[in-house]
This record gives sequence, structure tokens and C-alpha cells, in this order.
Amino acid sequence: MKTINIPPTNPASVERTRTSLSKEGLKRAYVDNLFYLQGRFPEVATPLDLYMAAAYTVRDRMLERWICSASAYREARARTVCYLSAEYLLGPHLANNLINLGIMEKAREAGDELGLDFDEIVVESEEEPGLGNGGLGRLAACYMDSLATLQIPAIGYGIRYEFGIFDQLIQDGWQVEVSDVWLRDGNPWELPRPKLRFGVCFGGHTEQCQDNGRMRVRWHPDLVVNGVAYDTPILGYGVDNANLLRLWKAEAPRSFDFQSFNTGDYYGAVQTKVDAENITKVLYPNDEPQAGKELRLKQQYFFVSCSLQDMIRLHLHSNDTLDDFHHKFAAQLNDTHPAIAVAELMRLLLDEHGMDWEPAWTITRNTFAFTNHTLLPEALETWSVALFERLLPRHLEIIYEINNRFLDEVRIRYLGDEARVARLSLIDERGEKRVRMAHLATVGSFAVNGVAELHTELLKSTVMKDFCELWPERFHNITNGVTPRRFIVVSNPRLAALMTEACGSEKWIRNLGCLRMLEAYAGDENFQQRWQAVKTAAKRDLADWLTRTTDARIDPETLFDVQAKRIHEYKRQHLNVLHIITLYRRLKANPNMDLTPRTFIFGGKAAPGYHLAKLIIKLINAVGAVVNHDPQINGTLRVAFLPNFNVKNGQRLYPAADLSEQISMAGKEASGTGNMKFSMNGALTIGTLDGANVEIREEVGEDNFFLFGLSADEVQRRLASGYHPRDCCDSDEELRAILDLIDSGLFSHGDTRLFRPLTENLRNHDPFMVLADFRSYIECQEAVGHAWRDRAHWNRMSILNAARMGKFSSDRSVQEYCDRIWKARSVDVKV
Ligand code: F58
Repeated sequence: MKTINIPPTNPASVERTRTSLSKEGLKRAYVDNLFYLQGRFPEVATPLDLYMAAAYTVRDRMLERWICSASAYREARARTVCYLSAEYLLGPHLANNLINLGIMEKAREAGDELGLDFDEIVVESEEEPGLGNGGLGRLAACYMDSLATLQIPAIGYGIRYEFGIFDQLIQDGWQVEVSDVWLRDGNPWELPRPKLRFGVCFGGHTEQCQDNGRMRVRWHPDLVVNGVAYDTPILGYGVDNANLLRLWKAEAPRSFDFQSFNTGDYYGAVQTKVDAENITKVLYPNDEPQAGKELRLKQQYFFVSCSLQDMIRLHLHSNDTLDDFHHKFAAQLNDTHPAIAVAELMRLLLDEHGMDWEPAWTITRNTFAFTNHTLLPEALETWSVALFERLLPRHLEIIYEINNRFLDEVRIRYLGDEARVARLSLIDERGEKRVRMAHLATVGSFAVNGVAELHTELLKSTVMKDFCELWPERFHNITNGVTPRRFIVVSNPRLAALMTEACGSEKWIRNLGCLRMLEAYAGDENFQQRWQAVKTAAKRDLADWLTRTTDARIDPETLFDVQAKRIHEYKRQHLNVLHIITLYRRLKANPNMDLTPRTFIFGGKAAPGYHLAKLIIKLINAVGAVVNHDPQINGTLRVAFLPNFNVKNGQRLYPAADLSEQISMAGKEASGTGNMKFSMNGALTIGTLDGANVEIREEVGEDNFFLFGLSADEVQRRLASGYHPRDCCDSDEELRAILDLIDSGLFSHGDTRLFRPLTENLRNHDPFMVLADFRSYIECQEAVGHAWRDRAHWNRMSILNAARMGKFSSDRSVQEYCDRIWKARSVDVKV
């Protein structure tokens, strides 16, 4: 190996402008970067130049830590956690990295002295990488933050989509999608690794052959695509560890389709290149799997294959064989999207590295662990056998072999129980044959986990029941968590300062349990006032920003009632709307009624092809248009739809919420993570007993949580006894009148048909029991309105909510994964 003699630096004479953390060092570096990386002097620098210079200044300091981490990890020979996820919803980097480096204040002073508009550069300028749809992708980003903070050697593997989740505009109340060209201005946080590339094969056929007397299989693909690595450093908070997020971009091999060139088929040759590069073009924007979309399966296999080849390369750097690969790596499958990894690792070990089946299977089964994020039957991923055969013929053979061996075991264990064999099989044989990806992931993993206690229990008793009976010891619950760095320190600096003051130190940022110290102040009138002032300031910030960027005008003195998440029937944004209409009708009937003034704020994207979800967005805006402009309402009720809910906008929203809407039908939301972000920022929750709400309520205490609705058990019982939503209307005059009011055209300029698909669906099917929970929700909201009037009591509840959120730090979740699943330990890094 080549070594370089790094010349010694004399700190007295040579200032290390690329790595110094002093204010003067930061200023010097910033100006250097503006000059020599952007090629600009201040008078002509654009906002983008100013941002880029700041980003490079921070990046240099991260790279120093990254290099130290890589060498410390190599020396420690510790187990590396590989997180395999098709999505990472990272959010803006700059502010987060300044916090994690511990130089936010110094950078602000440096910026001020240079005469820069710091907030404009740090908060406004950055285009966020939206490489995910929602909770699952954001969870991966939180876990990367916590892994680095806990000093665990880790690599996040994923896809470098050229277009992330679409930008949402609202036009005439409807969602309009605009493509997200996030790389247009360049990405200062990533390092392309053009030499780090792997070939990924598709299609063709397989052939059996003899190799030194052993039977081997050779795959003759008809397409090879290259995966090129792009690396982004992920820095821990308050430590010098920096981990690696390695995303793969698809490229055509350099000699793309020579044959076509030679035969003069220029367009044919270029088509091959276009097809190859299409693989990482765009993120599928659906929050349910895309049945039968070949490109989606290509994406999954592409990034998994690159990642496993990379892991093998790393392993062979310091080991002669792959025999103890599984001791050096633990690979977490973030849902079933990377589940093809089970077959791919087998293929690599068998076909590329000449191993026999048994040892290869031992390694594979001890490498992977699998997280399930959903119980919705329509979201359980399967791929048709025919598609598999066409795209990944060798993998299909391997899957069949895994299945045969597995089902033999099952048959011996459950003599004669062929129905069970059929239920457990990796292949669904009812109708067109399909590969069940959750079964592949489960059979190929040493651990399976759900993401909240209720979710795990339901997983074990419903979709994974047979597997749980077979291997009960493999099933775990690891309740989700979120990073308090981004979701308190970065997004709510005033609250963070108050927390630090009350706790006497910043320890809570690394150990969120310390916030329990706030409990002592929950009843303190003076502290309550300061707490409320922090909340009101955040509400004012949000109101000002909405005034600047939309035509919404909202009053920070009103109760901010917020629902921000993907738009989905099971999340029941329409239940929230029914409440708004309830209050509107009551106020119209009784203009003098004493109603708590509220601002209803919504945010969230609908999958572009999900018509009912888009109609819900239209309904929210339509109701808003009527309510906001009705002089009789006079501002007592307001409705605002915040367009383009993403991480950056979320950071404006969480600090400003008084009430957090977590109102999914019980049993449907696996965990939820927005519920945690709101509560950490002092919002009270109105929610059902669903997902992590159950545990949030346990932690904050039932007196500090607004509970309503059917439980998961009650939902099941109600369904079993025959649910007729129309009965709910028949027995509830107000409910009937509300649905009729929507149908009357009041919210649609007289169009009586526009919202029929929604109202008729509620009356006739109501798959998520909106009507069944309506009355309970309305009554609970009355209790909320009432509670708001005793502000001292409200503030007390708000303080207790934030104080008791220790459990929901992603540091706790990741530590549990390390201890119970990955068996990974920390490695201290010092620059
Ligand atoms: C979410 N799933 C769950 N999927 O809905 C939520 O309850 C949970 O808190 C979160 O995961 C983290 O565990 C989710 O976000 C997706 O976005 C998938 C994207 C790819 C297609 C299938 C859905």
C-alpha cells in the first residue's frame, strides 16, 4: 500500500484554515472557499455562492473527522452495521452539521462579522435531498444520526435518485406535482467515487457447468449496469465519529452496446445507455408498493447488489476468506425493499466466491435482520414469479432452493399440515405465482422486528403468525425514535436554550431522559410563562413565514391544531375536516357561542395516483376557502394547508404546534414518528390507541393525552360483527348534516358531485371507520378546547409532554438494535 509523508504542521506558524474551529479560522476558510471553490468575490456572489462557501467550510471539518473515523474503525476491527434502505429523507445538512460539530454559535458570530445574513444562508438557501416518501425514509436518516452519535461503525447504503420526492404546489386547492431537481445547483455534501463501481446484471439465462468436479451455475445476463458510489459523511453529535452514507447511481458501462454501434444502430446504442441510467432516475412517490413495476424491482436489486459487493470488497481488504463475514457485518433490511439481498448474498457466495450451499446459508442467515413497517395487506410486497424469471433468473432459482429446504423443515415440524406449508411458502401459489418478499426477508434473517409495541404484537398475531409460531425467538419489538438534534436543537433553538437552562447542562441532547428534570418546573408559574413565550414565538415565526410564502394569514394567539403527514385514508385527515365543519356549523347556528379560537394547519403529500387522497386535499382547501372568508366566523376558525410538507417545512411546523393530530384508525399506523416530534416540542396529542401513540400516552400519563376512538381490538370486533357506516349517520343527526352539507355544494361553488366519491365512500364503505369514531373525536376535541382555556394547566401538560419523551429518542432505539440485534459496540474516534 502506498503511504504519503504528511508534512508536520507547525500550529504556531501555519493556521489550519481547512480544519480550525476558531471563529477567525472559520472566517478565513469561508472567504477562501468563496474565492477558490466558487470563484466569486463578495460583491457579485449569489445566495447560492454564499451557501456553497459555507457548506464547503463545514464539509472540510467533517472530512477530517471522517478520515479519522475510517482509520479508527479499521484498526478496531469492530462489527460494522450496514443499514440497507431504498430511502433516506435527510433534510437540510448545513444547520444540522453545524450543531453536530458544536460550532453553531461561533459560525453565527463569524457570519455576522463577515456581514452575512446567517439565517438566510443556513436556513433558507439549502435545497433538501428528498430521497424518501415519509416516515420510513426519515427513520433511516434519524438512525444514521444516532449511529454516529453513539459511535457505532456504520454504513448507510441506498439509492442516489436524480429526482427525489416531487415538490407539491397547491393550485385552486388541488395538489400539483413538480419534479424535484435537487441536484441542479450541485451537491456540496457528497463525494463522487468514480473508481468505486460495481457491475450489476439483469436478464438473460443461467447454465449449469462443472468446475473442478463441482456443479456450478453461470449466469449469462443480457444487460450489465454499473453502480457508482457517492459518499456523504454523517457526523455524530458532540463526538468526532463520522459515518458513511453511500448512495449508488446507475451508469451504462463505458463500452455501452458496441454491437449496435458497429451495426450503425446509433439510437439503439444510446437507448441502452438511457435504460441503464433510468434505474436511479426517480424515486417512486407512492406510499404503497408499486405492483408489477419492473423498474422498481430493478432499483431494489441494483442498490442491494452494489452494497453487498462493496461489503465483500471491504471484508476481503482485511480477511482472506468470507467465512466470518457475518461476524464483521450486520445488515439491517429497512422493510422488504432490500429483501432481495438474501438471494443476492447467496448468489455472490455460491457463484462468485465458490462456496457451498450450507456455509453460504449460515453466513447469509446470520448477516441479515429485517424491520417490518406496515400491516396494511395491500402494502405487503410481492413480485410475480414471471417478472423475477425475466429480470433475475438466477435469483429465482436460489429462492426456489431456499424455499424447498425451508418447507422441508416445516413439513417435518408440522406433519401433514399442508395448509400451513402453503401459508409459509416464499411463493404465493394462489392465482398468478408471486414471490412474498416479507417471507424471503424473514427466512433469510436472524431477527425480525416491528416498530412499536402494538405493531409488533399485531405482526406476531396476524401477518407473521405462522412464522412467529415457528421461530418465536426471532421476533423483537424496537419502538421507533427520532433524533432530538434535528427535531429540537436545530428546529427549535429557543426551546433548546430553555431546556438547557432548566436542566443545568446540554446533557439532555445526548441523553433525552435528562429532560425529566423539567418536571420539577411544570407547575412553576414563571417557567410556564417562559415556556408559553417560546411556543408563541415559534407560532409567530410560522405565521410570518406563511405570510411571506403563501396567502394564508394566521393568528399566533389561537390554538394551532396541526396534522402533518402523508395524506392517506387510514390516517384520516378527513376526520379532522369533519370536525372543522362541525365547529363551522355550530358557530353559524349560534354566532355568540363561546368557541376556542383555532387554526387548523395541514401538511402532506398525496401519492400522485391516489385520487381519494388528492380529493381530501381539495376538500381541506375548499373548506378553508369558505371558513376563512366567512365574515360571521371572523377569524375564530382558520384553515391553512401548508404546501410541500418536507423535512425543512416540518422543522418550522413542529415547534409551532399546540395540538398534534394522531388520529389513524387503531391498528393501521405501525408507529408514527411525527407524533414524537410534536410531543418533544411541547404539543399535546389528540390520538387513538395506535402505533407509538400507545407508548407516548404511557410515558406522558393519561391525564396529559387526549384519547378517543375505538381500540385495535374494538375495531376488529366491530368489523367482525358487521360494520354499517350508514347506521352512524342514522343515529347522529349532526354527522348526517355535515356529510349532506359537503354534498350540497357549499364548499364546491354549487358542484354537488365533486366530493361525492368521498362522502359516498364514507356512507357505504368507510374502510377506516371515520364515522364510527366521529362522535368520540368530536367530544374529545371539546375537551381540548376546554383545556386550552386554562393556560396554566395547558402549559403544565405541555411541559410534562416534552419532559417525558426520553424514550422516543432514536439514540434509545439504535442502542436497542445494537444490544439486542446487531451486537455492535462503539469505537471512540479522536481527531
Ligand atoms: C412508515 N412507513 C409507517 N413507508 O407508516 C409509520 O407508521 C412508521 O412510523 C414509519 O414507517 C417508520 O417506521 C412508511 O413510511 C413508506 O414510505 C414506504 C415507501 C416505499 C413504498 C412503500 C411505503
